[in-house]
Amino acid sequence: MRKVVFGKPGAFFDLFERRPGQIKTNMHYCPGCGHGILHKLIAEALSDLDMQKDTIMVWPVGCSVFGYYYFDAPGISVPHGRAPAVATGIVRSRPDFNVVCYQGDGDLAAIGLNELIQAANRGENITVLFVNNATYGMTGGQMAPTTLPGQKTQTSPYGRSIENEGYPMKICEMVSALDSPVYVERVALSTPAHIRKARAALRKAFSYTKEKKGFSLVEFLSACPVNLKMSAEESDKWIQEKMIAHFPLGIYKDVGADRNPKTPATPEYDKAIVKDILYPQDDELGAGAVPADDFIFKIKCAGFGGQGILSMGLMIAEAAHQQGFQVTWLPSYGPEMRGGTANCSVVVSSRKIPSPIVEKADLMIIFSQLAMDKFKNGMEDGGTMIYDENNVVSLGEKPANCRIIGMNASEIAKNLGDARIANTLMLGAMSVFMRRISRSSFLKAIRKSFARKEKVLDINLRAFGEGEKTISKAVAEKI
Ligand SMILES: Cc1ncc(C[n+]2csc(CCOP(=O)(O)OP(=O)(O)O)c2C)c(N)n1
Ligand code: SF4
Repeated sequence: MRKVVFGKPGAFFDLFERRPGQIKTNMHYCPGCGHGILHKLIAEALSDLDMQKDTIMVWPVGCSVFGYYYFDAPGISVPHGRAPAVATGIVRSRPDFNVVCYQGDGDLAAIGLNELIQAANRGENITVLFVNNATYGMTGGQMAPTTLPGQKTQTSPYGRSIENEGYPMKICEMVSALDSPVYVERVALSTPAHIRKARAALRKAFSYTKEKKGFSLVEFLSACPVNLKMSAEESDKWIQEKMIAHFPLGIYKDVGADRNPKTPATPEYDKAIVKDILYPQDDELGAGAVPADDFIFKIKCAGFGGQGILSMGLMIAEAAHQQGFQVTWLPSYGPEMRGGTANCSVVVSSRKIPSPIVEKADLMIIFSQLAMDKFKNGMEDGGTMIYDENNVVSLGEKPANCRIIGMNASEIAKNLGDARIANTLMLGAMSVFMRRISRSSFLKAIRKSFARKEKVLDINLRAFGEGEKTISKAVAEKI
């Protein structure tokens, strides 16, 4: 008799509060996507094996990058392909934790292949869950190392050619050929019977990790209906009929019974050394052309892809650099293919900058409702926020500690002749609050940014001036 389980496993949040926007109950995956099924299997296993509190999920780039929206378990997001490398650092410094990497085929078999093979060969005590959907899902369906011969993708419109691109890469076969790994299995998520096997494989890998037996890999053949341009049902059939023929299912290696648990070395951790690296002493700081006072100014620009958010941040950074300041620019763009968010953090300082991350902004530029909801509580006391009234419908509960100014930036930009210049307009507006950077430095930054786009330089220079004027008027009216 099988037990039927209703409801969410305990390792999922009751409500997905971390998900931006209004939807807090559904996952962001497309209908029929294998990621959702696998997430549920993981959450159940974490709960049932009592691993929820001491398992660190490592999420690299790919459609599953937002795994942390769903799991009420420790986790870390890492750069593309770097999961096994980061997992190695974690497991060596905190061997008391279980570490699980969750990787797509682009992530694991292309950009991150070396990390995977090296970690497997070292026999790190981690589980790697490998989601093979034969394509790069998040970026819109490019060819992956696991794309099937003849399979059409965005970058193989005539079908993958074996002569040109070689055969699909067989990761389980490669990893199981190494001596160190303890357990390697390939399963599928295409039928209930396969899902049951996948569930068992995942639990076996988790148990080995918990018992400190070494490196485990489970590959899941998984559907990406959107990029296969098929329905959910057709995609599962495609896995059954086509994918399994290239990627035979089964256990490739299982030597868990013969392995003793690893005894990890005790890590050394010296707080003083870490502090020295993060916060260098004054005599190590070069102040450049700027007097070495304690000036540090943090800016956040946020909206969605296509609004010029990142280039606006670059222009601020360039202007500050022109002025002789130290500067960092940290972009962050929504990785999912369906409607991406974009934001960047810029730190301007007269001293070396310990971290490019802006948790509390002195100045914030907001270009979308999603960005407003997400970042409005990240203002420094006494800071200034300027937002585009044409794209933000509601401020919601206003943060009390800062000045908030609305500006119909998109509309003014349109009236000036091009909606795309709203970012330079905002740049002009924000420049009014950055008096340590001169107007001419900003203008130089704009000229540099449009050096290869002479045609639109003029209109951008005008937009900058218009932004300055509009905000000065708005501020004067408020006072
Ligand atoms: C260093 C770097 N290179 C490229 C990208 C663009 N990128 C984002 S996701 C992705 C592919 C993800 O595909 P896969 O790992 O198969 O995961 P899926 O989305 O299919 O789940 C790429 C190339 C990036 N974000 N970072
Ligand atoms: S694009 Fe593909 S892998 Fe990404 S969520 Fe949609 S179906 Fe899943």
